[in-house]
Amino acid sequence: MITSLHSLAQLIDNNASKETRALYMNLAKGVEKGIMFGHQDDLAYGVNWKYQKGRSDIKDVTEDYPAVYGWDLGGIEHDNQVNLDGVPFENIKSYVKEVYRRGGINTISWHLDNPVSLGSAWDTAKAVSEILPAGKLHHKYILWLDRLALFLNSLETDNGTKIPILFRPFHELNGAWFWWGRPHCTPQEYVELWRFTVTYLRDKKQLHHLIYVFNTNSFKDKEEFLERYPGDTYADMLSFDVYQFTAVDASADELRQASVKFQKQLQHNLQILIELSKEKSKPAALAETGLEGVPDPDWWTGTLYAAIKDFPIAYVLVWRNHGLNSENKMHYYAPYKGQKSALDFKKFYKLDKMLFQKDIEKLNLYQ
Ligand code: BMA
Repeated sequence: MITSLHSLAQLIDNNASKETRALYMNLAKGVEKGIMFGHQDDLAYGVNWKYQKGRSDIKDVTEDYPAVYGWDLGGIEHDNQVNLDGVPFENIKSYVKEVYRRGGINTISWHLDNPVSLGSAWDTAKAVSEILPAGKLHHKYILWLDRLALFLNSLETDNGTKIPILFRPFHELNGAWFWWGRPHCTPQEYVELWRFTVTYLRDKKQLHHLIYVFNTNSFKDKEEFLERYPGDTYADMLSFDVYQFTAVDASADELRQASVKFQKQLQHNLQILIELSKEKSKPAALAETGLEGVPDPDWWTGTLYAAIKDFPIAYVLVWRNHGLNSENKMHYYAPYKGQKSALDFKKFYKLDKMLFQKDIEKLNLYQ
């Protein structure tokens, strides 16, 4: 018997706002309609441009916007004006509003600094145990959460409706690169950090417009995915991140081999994710993916779509189009006008199963 996800899906926040509940039900239902396409920082900048109103690299290529938009709040913990990638928080606020007005979806991650060393999120000095309720720096974490909550609470329409957010904190938790990663805290510590964070934001700060997205990096098996899972009453969605790593100057042969390898890993993980999604009645997503510089001209239909098309995930999001970075490297994951994979991206855009702005605005996701 097939029970559809949406008849059983239930938010962990019993007091979630009407719009948040509607979005969640639609996410659970939507998995039958197709896969929404998302892009990090899409409205803020692209390859070769910054802060141009209405612009988006995806729109330059397809004449349509993505359905899902990722934003990052790294830096909000210090009350900074701009995030870790230099995007002003005031801009993020207005992009979030614009997206909501158009019926799109906002998801937020948080590359917060290391609270012990004050280094970046990638500074792996031991920190999780220090910010838990019994730790010496707990008060600092509370201050940081207060600042985060203030910002999240400001994400509202002109008439005060809070804008639902897919919140994905402490992401890629089984990786080694972030201070909350697997080698740097025990499973119990991670779970306690997650549960404390949810409880504080939901019950103490009374934020009722958040949908909590649990997120790992690619993984070996179900056990690894669930090793640090906080429990069904602490997460609303299940997701993972996986990237294809291939040099931009790879030969056609190397690209083919890398594509096969990537698809294998991706499908192995999607299989497990979807099993768990059904078992737990929680919608699933491929929260981050991409191939930096997209050197494979058919990557979108030939690699990505071919691998994900049979899996009922709510969305797939590719990372940011920064452009040339400080190491003189082109750092981007979506095509821009004239980019090598732009033609294939147009084909990808036209696939029935891939959903962009024009497809989802009809769905009224918040009603
Ligand atoms: C990484 C890179 C970094 C960036 C970080 C947070 O994957 O894009 O340049 O600072 O994400 O957005």
